Amino acid sequence: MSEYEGLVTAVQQGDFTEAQTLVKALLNQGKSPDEIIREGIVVALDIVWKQFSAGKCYIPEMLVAARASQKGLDVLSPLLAKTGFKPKGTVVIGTVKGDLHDIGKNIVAMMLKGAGFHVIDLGFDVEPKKFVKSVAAENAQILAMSCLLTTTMISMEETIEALREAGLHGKVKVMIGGPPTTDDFAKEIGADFRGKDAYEAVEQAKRFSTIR
Ligand code: B12
Repeated sequence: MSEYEGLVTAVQQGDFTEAQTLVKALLNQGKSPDEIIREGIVVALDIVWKQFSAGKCYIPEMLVAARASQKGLDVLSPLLAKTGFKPKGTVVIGTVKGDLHDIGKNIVAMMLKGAGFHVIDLGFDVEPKKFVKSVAAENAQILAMSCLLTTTMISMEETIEALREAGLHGKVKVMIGGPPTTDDFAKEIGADFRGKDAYEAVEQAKRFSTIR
């Protein structure tokens, strides 16, 4: 039996108290926050989706699983964010307009904090103008956008267009991510980078922070 089975089950069942207890227990066993996310939380969400696709569960069950995963992430957040270093730079992050999926974005934000970046998280369903306003106000080095729906990918392009109009395109590095995005799409809309997971996001953010 996998050490992560209990956590996977708790998240699947939406039992957030148990999810938090098990995350703490795994940490006490010496597991790293990254591994707990990868082997526990992400695996559980994947199973819930497969059950949903097979008609074995419905949107409310997905929502409670998402909430339980968020509660588990809340335990890990301070650990990922723990850093004694001066911020490596400022990152503005959010899920694009029309899109309410924020679990992956939250993981990317936490990992960036853990890597020593100052992170301004605008949440989900973020309008292009709000991204631009925050990039300007915070003098951010990086703008990170997430999307999970093919129908909301267009908002990434609109946000880059809004950056151009504000004279900020080229001044802030733009990274995008989320399953429907591709390298070709990133190139097409004028983004500087597309990452497939939070690890790539952090590695690229570090590279960007040495460029500027
Ligand atoms: C949980 C979930 C929901 C929850 C979201 C809760 C929340 N707070 O986020 C709820 C129930 C609300 C939901 C709603 C819907 N959902 Co939904 N959902 C999912 C599900 C099961 C999991 C997504 C997730 O959190 N994955 C786990 C995280 C950790 O992964 P991730 O987001 O991909 O993030 C990682 C990487 O992509 C990357 N990354 C992410 N962002 C960024 C950003 C940068 C800069 C970088 C570098 C990297 C990066 O790093 C992350 C961590 O490693 C997926 C199916 C799946 N298995 O993916 C469907 C899925 C995304 N949903 C889908 C759909 C269709 C919907 C609905 C339209 C359903 C409906 N009919 O109402 C609505 C849309 C609501 C809206 N307007 O947004 C589809 C999208 C299809 C498409 N291609 O357009 C999916 C793919 C399911 C499917 N196969 O059809 N959903």
